[in-house]
Amino acid sequence: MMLAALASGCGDAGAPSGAAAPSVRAEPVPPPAVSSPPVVRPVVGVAVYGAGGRFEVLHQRRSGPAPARFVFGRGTGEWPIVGDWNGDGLDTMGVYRPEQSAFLVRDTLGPGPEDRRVAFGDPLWAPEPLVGDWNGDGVDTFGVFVRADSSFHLTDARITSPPDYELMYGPPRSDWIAIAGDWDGDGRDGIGLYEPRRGVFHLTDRVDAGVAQHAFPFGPPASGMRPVVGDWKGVGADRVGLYDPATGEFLLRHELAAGAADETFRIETELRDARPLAGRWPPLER
Ligand SMILES: [Ca+2]
Ligand SMILES: [Ca+2]
Ligand SMILES: [Ca+2]
Repeated sequence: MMLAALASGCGDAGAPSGAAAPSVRAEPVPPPAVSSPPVVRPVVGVAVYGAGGRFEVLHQRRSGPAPARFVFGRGTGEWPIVGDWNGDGLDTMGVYRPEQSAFLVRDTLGPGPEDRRVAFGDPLWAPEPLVGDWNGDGVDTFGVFVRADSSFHLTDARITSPPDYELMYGPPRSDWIAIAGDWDGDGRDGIGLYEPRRGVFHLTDRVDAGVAQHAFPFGPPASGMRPVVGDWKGVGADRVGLYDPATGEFLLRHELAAGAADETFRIETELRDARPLAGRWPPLER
């Protein structure tokens, strides 16, 4: 079929205009010279989110105050989310509004209205938001974790739609915290759970079967720390970390294995009980 179509296409192209035929050569055409410099991706930075809908962003993973600060969302009763909503390779913020089960996202880093609002999941499930590139097309989309049955419901669509993946993973009605990341570096995000009381991460590379490919303890058990996910080494695969909301300290692990933190630093923030985030941030736009 393909050969026939190609032959037919060539014939159609050459037949009406004899002048066009000589330009068709059998030799492969060399690619045009590349003049633009290679794209340099920013390092993965971190951020915290807290009272009043305030984001504080560290572009570099170093101790100190966050120079980039802004408010997004209505300020109360929302969850912070982060993702590459437009596939430009850079991560920006959003919020999840539980009573509508709606994701409000913005493509630039800074204050302003949302660029898109997508309802996904049923508010009656008491869902918790999740973000990932489940199909590996470079665009992050949405998901929800339902604690009652420890089920994950994920979509590849950027508009309101039924789930593309649904799976049960982890114990029902637990206090475990759902996360997402590309643990094996194949371009597609898997899911995971952080078990606070034992300080154990349970991670799976697949969103079509609930089996943990990676399970390991990291950080002190029952510490009150919150999990955070990022490509700390810049190699195209995500790793985990912890954020201590009492001290502002980040502890990051470079391997999917038990061991001490490979990186520690502290964000100087006045936000109490803040939630951690990580991403490749663009510059702040006011
Ligand atoms: Ca983006
Ligand atoms: Ca995607
Ligand atoms: Ca993966």
